[in-house]
Amino acid sequence: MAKLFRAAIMGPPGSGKGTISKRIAQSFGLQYLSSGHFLRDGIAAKTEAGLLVKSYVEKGMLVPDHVMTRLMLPKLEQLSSHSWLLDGFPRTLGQAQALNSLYQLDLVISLNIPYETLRERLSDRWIHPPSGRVYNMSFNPPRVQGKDDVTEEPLIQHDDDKPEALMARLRHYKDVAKPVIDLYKSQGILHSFSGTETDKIWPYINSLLSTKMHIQPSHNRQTQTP
Ligand code: G5P
Ligand code: MG
Repeated sequence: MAKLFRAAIMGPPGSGKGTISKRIAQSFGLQYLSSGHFLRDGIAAKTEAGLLVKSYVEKGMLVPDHVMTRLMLPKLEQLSSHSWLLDGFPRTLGQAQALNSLYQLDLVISLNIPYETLRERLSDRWIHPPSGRVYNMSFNPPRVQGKDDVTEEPLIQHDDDKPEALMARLRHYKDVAKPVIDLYKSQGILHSFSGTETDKIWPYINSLLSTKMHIQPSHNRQTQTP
């Protein structure tokens, strides 16, 4: 069996983790697990975990580590025979240590995106809650204004993308991410990417993963040189 590949993507709210994760999952066949999607699914379905995390997510606050690890680590156990990519987890040093005690990551991608870019993107973001499809009114607008492309159901804005919650999310991110980034740097697995456009960052990530996974991506066979 081919060696399993385990990666995580980190970055502030709106940095493009979800957008890039979907491209990675599609191009490299990794299982993709987004902590934010997972929490929001639970909230929408009113599961016990969803009710527990609702107030944190809506205020843009981090869900406590012990709750987060109790929710995420069993999900990873279900994926133990797959290569995977985590989006949004681990977020804190406590979460990174809990993950580390079970799995050694092969690669961590960190996205550095200027604050002004993040603010613009998130205030313009709309989602289709049942599917998790994300639109941006300038970057990837829906075909019909305010409607999901597939179902034509209405799009909504997350409570945590509204201005007050957004500021809180951006402030928190920096403080808690620093020790996590330092940990992965010390393990020699951190790769940072800076820029204001996902489409410009993507070729570098695509190329890095092709090298690390020793395969050509299925969708973009011409490897880009930095
Ligand atoms: P999430 O869901 O992990 P955040 O806050 O980390 O949420 P978010 O909002 O999901 O991050 P993202 O995934 O980094 O952002 O970015 P994205 O969705 O791909 O892109 C953002 C927008 O920009 C989209 O509209 C996209 O189309 C657009 N876009 C992308 N690239 C470009 C570009 O180049 N140009 C333009 N113009 N637009 C672009 O977490 C949510 C909450 O869950 C809890 C917390 O409460 C958190 O606030 N939570 C956790 N709590 C504790 N521990 C954890 N591990 C937790 N994980 C989640
Ligand atoms: Mg996301």
